[in-house]
Amino acid sequence: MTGDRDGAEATFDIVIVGAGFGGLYMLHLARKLGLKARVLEAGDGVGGTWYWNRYPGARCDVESMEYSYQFCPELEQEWEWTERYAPQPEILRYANHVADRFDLRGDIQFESRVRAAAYDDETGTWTIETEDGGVLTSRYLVMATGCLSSANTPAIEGLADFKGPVYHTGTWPHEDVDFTGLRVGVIGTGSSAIQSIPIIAEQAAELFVFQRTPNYAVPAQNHPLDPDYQREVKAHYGELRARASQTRNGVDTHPNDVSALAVSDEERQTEYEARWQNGGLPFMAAFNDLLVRQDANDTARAFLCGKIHEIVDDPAVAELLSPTNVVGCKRLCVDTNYYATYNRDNVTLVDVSQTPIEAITPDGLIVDGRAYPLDVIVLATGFDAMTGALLKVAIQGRDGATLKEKWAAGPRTYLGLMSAGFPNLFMITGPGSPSVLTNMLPSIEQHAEWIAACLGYLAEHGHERIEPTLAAENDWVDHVNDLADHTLYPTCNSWYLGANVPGKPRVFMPHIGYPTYVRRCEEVVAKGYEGFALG
Ligand code: N01
Repeated sequence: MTGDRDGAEATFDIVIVGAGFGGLYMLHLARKLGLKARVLEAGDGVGGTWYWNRYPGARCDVESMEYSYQFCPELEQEWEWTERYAPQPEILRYANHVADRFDLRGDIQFESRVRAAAYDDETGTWTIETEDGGVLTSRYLVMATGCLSSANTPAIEGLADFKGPVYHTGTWPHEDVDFTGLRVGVIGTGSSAIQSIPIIAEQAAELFVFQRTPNYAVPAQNHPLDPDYQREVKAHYGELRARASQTRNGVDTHPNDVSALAVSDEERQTEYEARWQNGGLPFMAAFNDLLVRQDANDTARAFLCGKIHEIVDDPAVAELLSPTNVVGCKRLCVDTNYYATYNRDNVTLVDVSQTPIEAITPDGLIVDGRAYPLDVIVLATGFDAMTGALLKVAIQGRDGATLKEKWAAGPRTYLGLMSAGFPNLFMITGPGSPSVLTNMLPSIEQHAEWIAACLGYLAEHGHERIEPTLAAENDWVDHVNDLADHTLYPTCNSWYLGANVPGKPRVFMPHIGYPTYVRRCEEVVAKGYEGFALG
């Protein structure tokens, strides 16, 4: 007996999990196909990542003119961004605008976290259970659960006993958090920490940053968007989108197709300096071999560490902030005043690389026998990335096989879209697709459009089921691994590799090379869904 939580009829053609950018667009496309659709969303609003990550300073590291949908020219033209890099509240307003503009809310069930989903091979349907007792059935199930949506809380002894508030950047409260006059401890120095630390430092009486591994950051050089510039981009939007679609990460980075070692020291310095002054992620496109040759990467490292030493007054602190790993091996951070924040008298950097945080007490934190009294703890400790949100749902496919067991040694997908043994289950930006290495919006659109076209094809050709063949999936997994092995990506303990979560298998999860990936997806379709079994 099925029923949603209100007891209403709950049989759908398609159930979509998540009302972030992926889920919203998938719903829009499903409706266009005439499918009866329902989106299940854990939060009480749309926006996904941008709904949850409300920490101070949260903003996108892809420019706002690019971090937006491109499926609807009118939407593209009518929305006005205010800054070069949009702050979280503005991106959330944009997601809400999209939901309203396309009248999507009527098919979204909020505050409904999906607990389990099981496939019945006889009926060819999925049964989906929510935590509040709802049961829905559908032919197709799309997981639009996001890549960075399962917060990673470190297992530090005593965390639960801390008497003050503990905030995770990825599940930040909706109310304003005021740090004025407080002693604050931030654990972690990834993108979320690097964005929030300068703002927390301005409010807090004292800020202690507990750093295990330093990260590279390039200034955002953020500024209000000049209306003339915005008009100019909109007048030629297609050209910008087309340029971006041909880069390795789907961002208009102006890649310089030259080896870092093929130019003089002076030319190299000039290129790095120009990219530093311009700001943001395009720094990584300064030369074409930064992520494939250690000696090339060393030149970028020397430049960035030089900048850290220029900005930070205390040479010992600058040294502690200087990473030794490959630049870009972990996602490059994009900051505003991050390094300069360590020149403030109320900010202390605490190195926990050699002696991890020992314990948290009701009054603070202990490192190497020393107590740090704190009023508030901020966990900027990241996510169980790419697979976390998928595996939190108990997904059971054909013959009772579970996704968790199947992926015990690392995720296995074909094209990052589907996994063998789980018919009619699609993932938007799943592991094995370029996803987190790209501008997420175009990657999301490409996946949602691929899935919608596939559902149209199945209907047109009288098929009811699709799943990858094991052979195609195995080849794809090998291909994704081979690509990574030809780069420097596997050389550090990044979340791309699952290395940030204790016990998670060390497997490089995203596919490297956005344009080739898109072409491969198109080729698969042109060859009648090559590598898929249709039934
Ligand atoms: O998470 P992270 P994040 N003790 O995993 C440390 C996107 N994003 O939320 O490196 C001490 O990068 C951990 O240390 P280590 C973006 O793709 C985008 O910051 O594992 N420290 C690390 O320093 C980004 O890459 C934007 O040694 C501990 C930190 O916590 C991704 O999200 C903004 C620890 C976690 O860093 C994730 O970023 C924000 C422990 N027990 C995020 N456990 C923009 O668009 C963990 N750490 C700008």
